[in-house]
Amino acid sequence: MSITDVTHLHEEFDGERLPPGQRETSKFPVLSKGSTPDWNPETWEFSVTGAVEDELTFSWDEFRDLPSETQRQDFHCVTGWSKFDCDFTGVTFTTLAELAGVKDDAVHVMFSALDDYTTNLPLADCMRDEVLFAWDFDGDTLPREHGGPLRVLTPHKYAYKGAKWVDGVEFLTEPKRGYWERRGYSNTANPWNEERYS
Ligand SMILES: Nc1nc2c(c(=O)[nH]1)N[C@H]1C(S)=C(S)[C@@H](COP(=O)(O)O)O[C@H]1N2
Ligand SMILES: [Mo]
Repeated sequence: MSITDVTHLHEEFDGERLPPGQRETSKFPVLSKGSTPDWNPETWEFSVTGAVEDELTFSWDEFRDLPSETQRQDFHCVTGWSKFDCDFTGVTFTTLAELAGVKDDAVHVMFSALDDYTTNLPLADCMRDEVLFAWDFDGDTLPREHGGPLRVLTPHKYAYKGAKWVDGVEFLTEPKRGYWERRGYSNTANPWNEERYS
């Protein structure tokens, strides 16, 4: 199986592989605002809504049939740890965006999740090949506590920009803030500028 290595993306941000103020860990700590939500593969539904030509819904089987790829990514948590060389398999944001057809007035995106978490990004920060909706981690099913069945990865941002248990993406015509962005974490979250708090 081919793996696309995107662990060099720090070069685009004029930074070292390990962003400032981070320490590398081989562990994979769990950070959730609450407990791990239940999900039912029979009733799980993923929706693409808002400023798109076609709003879409996918069952779990339908989502898994979308074209997928495996990427080697680094993971940067705002609390100070980074984990290198994580292999995630899933569907790219741009694949979904193309299927739905993003309208010209869309400028922003809100992700929603089964635990009522939300997080936001400008559209341009989502339309990047490494923004991934992933269901596998290092060759196995993504563990439930790490966001299984499906989570978002944003290796160019601190990891709170990647919603675990994601079940919806909404295209917006103006910016809006998500769960942590309303509670003091940085709206922009660039690890190489240490944009941790707002
Ligand atoms: N749905 C959801 N996604 C979430 C969170 C959460 O509480 N709920 N926590 C965020 C935070 S603050 C971080 S650092 C990462 C942690 O991912 P991990 O638990 O796999 O390390 O998930 C992010 N995505
Ligand atoms: Mo976090």
